[in-house]
Amino acid sequence: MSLLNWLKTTEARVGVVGTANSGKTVLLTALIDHLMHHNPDRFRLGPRGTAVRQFEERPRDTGWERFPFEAHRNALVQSRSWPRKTTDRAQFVCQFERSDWTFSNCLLKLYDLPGERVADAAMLGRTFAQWSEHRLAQLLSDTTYHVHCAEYLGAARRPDATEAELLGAYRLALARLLLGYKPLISPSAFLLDARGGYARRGSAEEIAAARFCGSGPESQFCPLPPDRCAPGDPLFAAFSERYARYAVEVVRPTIDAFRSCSALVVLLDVATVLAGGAGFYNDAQQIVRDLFDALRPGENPVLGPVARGLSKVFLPHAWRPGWITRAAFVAPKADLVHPDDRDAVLRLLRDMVEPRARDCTGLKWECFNVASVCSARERREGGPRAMRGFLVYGPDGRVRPRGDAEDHYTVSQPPDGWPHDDWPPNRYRFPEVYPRVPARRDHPPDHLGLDALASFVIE
Ligand SMILES: Nc1nc2c(ncn2[C@@H]2O[C@H](COP(=O)(O)OP(=O)(O)OP(=O)(O)O)[C@@H](O)[C@H]2O)c(=O)[nH]1
Ligand SMILES: [Mg+2]
Repeated sequence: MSLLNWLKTTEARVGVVGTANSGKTVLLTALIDHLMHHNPDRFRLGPRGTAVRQFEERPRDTGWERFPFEAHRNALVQSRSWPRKTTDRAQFVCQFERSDWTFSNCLLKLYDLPGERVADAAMLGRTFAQWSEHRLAQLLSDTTYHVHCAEYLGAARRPDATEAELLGAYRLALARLLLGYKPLISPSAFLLDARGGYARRGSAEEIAAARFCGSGPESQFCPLPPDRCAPGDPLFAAFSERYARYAVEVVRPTIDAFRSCSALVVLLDVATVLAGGAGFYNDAQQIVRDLFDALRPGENPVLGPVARGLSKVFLPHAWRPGWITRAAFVAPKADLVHPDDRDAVLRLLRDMVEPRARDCTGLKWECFNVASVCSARERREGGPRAMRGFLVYGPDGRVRPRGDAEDHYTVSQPPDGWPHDDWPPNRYRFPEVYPRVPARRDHPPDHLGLDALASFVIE
């Protein structure tokens, strides 16, 4: 890069976070596609008419795997299926000119991670004893957790419980949480290990026997009650050491890297939270709380916005201070919700995140409804909340191959506000569909609101 080019480059680092299956990888794939094949009429970046020119991929930072854009895009276009789930953190770096930026180019760094890892965010900045306390408080605060974790909580209460008993009971609890669709499964290596191995289907006992709560069989740990977190206790010493190693090897490289982003995109799948019931709502809120505690977004109180602006112009990229100044909260898969109800979903999202976002001094934040790949559509002639799309699940609840003709179906109407009382799983239904993507390689898929999100985070 020439000196002139280097001086006139503005860097935006955008990290996308959210639980597994929330739509991070699809969002990044669609975003890259729209920037690469930019059409201002279909993707409005910044002021009307802004064009993206000279798009090129740039080398990624050391230590990062490349975000496999082509593989994800090919999955969508060729096999008309969604991309595979992410098993490792990945980065995509690109540079382009924006016609509305007279004096600088944009160097955009995008970050993806496996959603399971967000459950480990609470480990950052906490000692083993603090994490144990935090985790036990979570397990005790919710009745569904009580039910799934009864044996483990019983073992934790017994002062003479052995390491094998505690670990066995905790693995069983994690397996039950997995089967109960609870997203707070930590250490997340139980679900997805460092080599990309994933917990397979089976009974809770089978899953518990096949997986480890830690990086491997000899590195397992589980939360200990306060009276067993005593210095000198051999089990406490062993778990503390394994926990510290896990935090350094697994959590820091994945979650901590997001701290240096300039903007964070937080996906909160409101439709899935509604479908999952009140327990799911509590978990989603806890995840945002843990993530924000770990990443501490907001303006740097010492340096502030002026210093940040100056550093962007005068410092080499590697020296520029990184901290999160923008957070975009996104309700993904907006196409699954009927168009009449998308404002209601946005209100639900805002209600969920506003208290936490408001606490972050200096943080600019906004809420967005986004469909990265618009795949379900309204069916005007079909009555209230009639939709069409290629449904993934048949009436028996099993995955079925993509059909040749679109299915006709209806979706639920979301409530005006989050219900105060418990609501059961499956009261609200927003069925999954196969992707609808144009076959032309240079024609990115239709989207909803992805450009407004991009305009907010690429500043
Ligand atoms: N209808 C619709 N479905 C979507 C959209 N984006 C994602 N999905 C659905 O959500 C699923 C998960 O999307 P991913 O992008 O792989 O989710 P992720 O957050 O990367 O998940 P992990 O890699 O497991 O962390 C897909 O398989 C689709 O079923 C969208 O824009 N519209
Ligand atoms: Mg992914």
